[in-house]
Amino acid sequence: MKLSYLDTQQSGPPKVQVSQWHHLSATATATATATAAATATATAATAATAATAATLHVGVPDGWSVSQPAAIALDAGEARTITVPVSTPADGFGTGMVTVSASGEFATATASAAASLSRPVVMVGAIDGSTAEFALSPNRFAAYATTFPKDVDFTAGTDNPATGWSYIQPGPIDGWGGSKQHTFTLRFNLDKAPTTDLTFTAWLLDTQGGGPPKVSVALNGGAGKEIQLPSGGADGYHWGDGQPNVGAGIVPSTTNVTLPAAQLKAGQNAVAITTVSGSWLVYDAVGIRQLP
Ligand SMILES: [Ca+2]
Repeated sequence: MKLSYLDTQQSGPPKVQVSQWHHLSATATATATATAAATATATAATAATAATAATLHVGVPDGWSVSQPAAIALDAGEARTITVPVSTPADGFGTGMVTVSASGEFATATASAAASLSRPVVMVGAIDGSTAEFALSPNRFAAYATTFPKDVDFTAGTDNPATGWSYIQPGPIDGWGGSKQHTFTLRFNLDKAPTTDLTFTAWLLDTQGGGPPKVSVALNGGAGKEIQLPSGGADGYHWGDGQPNVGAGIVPSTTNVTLPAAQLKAGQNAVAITTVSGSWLVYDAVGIRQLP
């Protein structure tokens, strides 16, 4: 394109903008889960008759993070799809909008897509980096054995986390817990048997550093799935009491266990979490979710 002119005003020449020279379009699809790495898919297409460069930008809701893709070169008429990793917050539920824009030399095109996050079925506590909503918080672990002599048996929607769910679950090497395995039972009701799998999730504030527990998670009395939890910072047992760290602070982690639809039923269901070896874990929140 060529713009011809005879003259311009001397002190204030006009600025002209030429648009829609290269026709870029963008389409976006996005899926996301609250705990797994998610991706956004961005597609840039051009109707230009010559090669052009395009910059893709992925916009995400507050609290999400995204690594923006590098600029891409498009041949005439080419469409290119780029997959972009997106991280969603651990407590992300519902739907978030992901916006993809493709910018060329003379045009920008934008498209948005809804990203579904998990649906909570049951939540006990809040994912807030605090144990304050749970019994014995923030540091009364030594009272566990007398407060919960039969361990935690909690019915969601009925029992109160402040008295019924201990912030800390001892492992068998913890003398203050009686040097034995401990089982926390989470009972929850379903209006009807689900047609899709659900997921048990433990948002852990921390675990013991040198000997984190291995846990077994069992649904409705079935065989347990064993999971070795990661080493924590080891300060979770007193986190929030205002005292200095004695370990390496906290190392939050999230553990998911699939609850097969075929083993779930209408009415009451129960997930049992047993520390089969190692030391303690500390809860930030625990729940049952339906993932997208
Ligand atoms: Ca919490």
